[in-house]
Amino acid sequence: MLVCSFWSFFTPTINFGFSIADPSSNPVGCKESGFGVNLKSDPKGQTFYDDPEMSYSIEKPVKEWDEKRKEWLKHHPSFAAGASERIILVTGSQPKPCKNPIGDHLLLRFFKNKVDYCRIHGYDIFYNNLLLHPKMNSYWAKLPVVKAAMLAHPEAEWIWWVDSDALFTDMEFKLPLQRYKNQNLVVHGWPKLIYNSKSWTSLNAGIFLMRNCQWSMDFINTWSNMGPMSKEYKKWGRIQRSTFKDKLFPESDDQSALVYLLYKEKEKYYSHIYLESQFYFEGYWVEIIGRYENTTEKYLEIERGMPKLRRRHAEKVSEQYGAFREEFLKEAGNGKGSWRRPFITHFTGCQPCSGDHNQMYAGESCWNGMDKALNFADNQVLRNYGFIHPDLQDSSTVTQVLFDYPADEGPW
Ligand SMILES: [Mn+2]
Repeated sequence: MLVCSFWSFFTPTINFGFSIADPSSNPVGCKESGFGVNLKSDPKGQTFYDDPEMSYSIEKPVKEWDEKRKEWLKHHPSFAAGASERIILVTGSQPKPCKNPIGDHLLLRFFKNKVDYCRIHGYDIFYNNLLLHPKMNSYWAKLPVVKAAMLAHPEAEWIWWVDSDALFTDMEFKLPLQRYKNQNLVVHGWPKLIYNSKSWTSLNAGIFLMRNCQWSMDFINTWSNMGPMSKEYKKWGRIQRSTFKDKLFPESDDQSALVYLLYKEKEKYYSHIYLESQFYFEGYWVEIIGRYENTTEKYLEIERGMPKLRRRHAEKVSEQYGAFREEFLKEAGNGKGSWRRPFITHFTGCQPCSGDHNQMYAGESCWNGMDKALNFADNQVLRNYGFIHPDLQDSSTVTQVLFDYPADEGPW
């Protein structure tokens, strides 16, 4: 509305010196606002939203979701196009201020990083800081949120949960969705660790991609029934501990619950869950943070030899430059041991908000590591705004990016 009214207000006097479009042909698309999708129309035809029995609560299962979602898309054809690739990133943190004095600042920067990533790739994002089920707290809090997000976003094929203590450290990399076409849930994990080592850390449940479908609705039910909302919560804690010898705390947790389902009901679940291990779907910060400098140097080296990667461009067309870069990254491999930018760095055990970090690490290494990772990621964003942090350990200083693109080497 605001854009539209400004446009009509300014149109008579605007003069770009060249013609971008005939204003009467509605150049900003006021009738169908929202970049190709229609944000202004909700046809009268009934959908699942009109069913008084439909509940967003995790306690009430949703049935026939695939049909219901399809029906909604039929009523909203502008969203149907591209629906199969549409992602909404969901994240969040606790309802109260952080106990750690720098916790809220860290959470803000972690969130900024996710907003940056989503803006660059055209994804929507939802931040939740409430317990949607009073008993489903800490690591269980995400399940009620993911369920509600599935219902709130029938236009999205995937819900991507990313923990508040994880950040994108390769702003260009995109999920290889094609690879997951036959699966409904994707997590970073290793079958050998589940079925041979029986370890509760054989996968990481802090970041997952879940298809918006009935299978996922059912899976969330089964999964959350091992959590604190269940009468059998205590029992599940005991079962998890006796199954996974490396689990040292007594309460049932979401990650052990997921490993348990894969371990115990392999036939039922294994074929639907993709255990991604070919890149850092999420990566343990301890094995990553020492590599950022070397990675930065490698990328600079490539750019020095390839001016088209240094060409200034609008942030909106960043994906094109990510695609250009891809051919120079092939030899790097991806994931552990690679000099490629790690996709997601996860500060497992650091507890940025509470400050109660795992005693295995000095708090300093957590806070310094986060600062470095956040600056490393921010440099990839800031650059399109003309600036860069010269020092990864100093988030408050920026310098300008110099223009050094040779005019005789382009365009392509
Ligand atoms: Mn985490």
